[in-house]
Amino acid sequence: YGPAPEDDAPARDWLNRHGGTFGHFIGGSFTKPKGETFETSEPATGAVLASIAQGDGSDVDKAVKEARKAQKSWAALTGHQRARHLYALARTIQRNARLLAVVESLDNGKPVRETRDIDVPLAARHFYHHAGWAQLMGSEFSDHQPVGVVGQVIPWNFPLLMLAWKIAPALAMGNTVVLKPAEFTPLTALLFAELSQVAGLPDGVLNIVTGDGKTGAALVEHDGIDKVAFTGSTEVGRHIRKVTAGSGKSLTLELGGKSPFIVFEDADLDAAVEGVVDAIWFNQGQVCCAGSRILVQEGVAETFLKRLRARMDYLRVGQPLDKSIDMAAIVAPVQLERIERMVAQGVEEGAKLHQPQIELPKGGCFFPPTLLSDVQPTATVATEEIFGPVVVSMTFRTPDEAVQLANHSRYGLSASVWSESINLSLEVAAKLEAGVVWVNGTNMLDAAVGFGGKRESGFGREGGREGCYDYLRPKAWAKNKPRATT
Ligand code: TXE
Repeated sequence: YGPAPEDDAPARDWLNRHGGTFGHFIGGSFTKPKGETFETSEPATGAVLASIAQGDGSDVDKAVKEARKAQKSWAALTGHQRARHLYALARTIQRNARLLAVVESLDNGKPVRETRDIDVPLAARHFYHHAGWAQLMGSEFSDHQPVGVVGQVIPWNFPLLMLAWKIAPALAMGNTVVLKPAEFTPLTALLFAELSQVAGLPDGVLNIVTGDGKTGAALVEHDGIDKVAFTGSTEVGRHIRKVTAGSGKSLTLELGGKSPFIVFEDADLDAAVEGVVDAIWFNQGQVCCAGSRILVQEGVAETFLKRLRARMDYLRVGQPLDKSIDMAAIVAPVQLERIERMVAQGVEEGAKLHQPQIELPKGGCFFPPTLLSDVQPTATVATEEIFGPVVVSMTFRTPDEAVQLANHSRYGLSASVWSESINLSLEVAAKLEAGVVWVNGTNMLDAAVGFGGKRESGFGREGGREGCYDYLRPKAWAKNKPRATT
């Protein structure tokens, strides 16, 4: 029953065309892989997909030099000219949507339904959207200048989409880029680099250096970088902030979260249950703004959690290319172990565990949808990011208590409020310590809306007008009238 799995032959062909080995993409072409390499594999099966170059300081140096060389002429283009390049990138993503979606699903383990319907279309949308801003360079941003060469480090949870979030505004505003994808998921960045050549992007405007945290560190610390944009763990973000302090580099950080999902007693409970599905089981919960902390009002807590458990029993966990599943694989064994460890700790600390009795696929990194209820606000699972398909729940009595519990976190990325009363929703939303608040919804992301956090979730915005300003530097101009000459 159900649709046939997505065809992976075009993706395998693409890997084979590269002989299963990839160098860095520097100055418009792939380097010959030499020196140290690492393997990227399918989290759903453990099978190796490709061998990838481990970038060192000299690779980063070459990439930064190429980016510097290209930056002057890229910035000298008019905004309209740069917009044409961004439109071309967007259209090239759309033309290769299926290939990108399958490569992403294989490398990351996420369901192809999500890569096809969310990751890839949103990535294209980011380029379209920022092409619009590029055209306003001479008016909206006339008292600003590009930052210069930008070093970008991205995580593995949305490899192509995070690349688009980072690259589109940077290029639109006249910067050139050296980007390092995450070591678990380098493939769509390399495929995108290849496609950027097809789209006619000038050499050196985009450079991709692959590798692990050491490569990321070499990029972040390189003297030739004018700005660092990082998305990843709070720990690495904190470290990057320290090492760039005093360097004159601009910095934006998009880090972890433990976002509250607040259900008031007048909420449409069925809609809120569907909201939880989207908040925590989308992308196996590996989402920085995942609604991972349910706060439900006491009077409806029992009914709500009962309906949620019943809904969980219908979630399907399967292979990424199976179009009829809701959840697929966790990105890597190390992340799976972390999730298992944290859930065990939650139970030890007194939480009630619910996992549907479903059979998980064998041989890969799979974890079932999980609810930990009756959790204490101070428990580790209530305060630390799990970054997996695990939601915790607590109860509250009054709106004030809901706000207090919601804000009891070192993070401040997003929040979701569920109520049929718009007054109550907005009143509560205003008091939440979060960079983004959704009412009767969750994960409502769009290129036009600035995204970013506060507290230990980082600073800076991505998307919309505010996101563009993070890739510009203001410049004030003042002049005297020339002295009259006789
Ligand atoms: O993240 P890292 P990891 C959280 C989530 C997850 C945990 C660990 O809780 O369970 O972090 O994931 C590069 N200088 N998030 O270990 O290490 C690294 O190569 C420069 C939330 O994978 O932060 C990768 O490209 N770069 C998050 C990127 O940083 C360095 C998404 C992220 O890896 C570096 C990912 C260094 N010293 C994890 N060390 C979110 N906000 O969405 C590593 N990197």
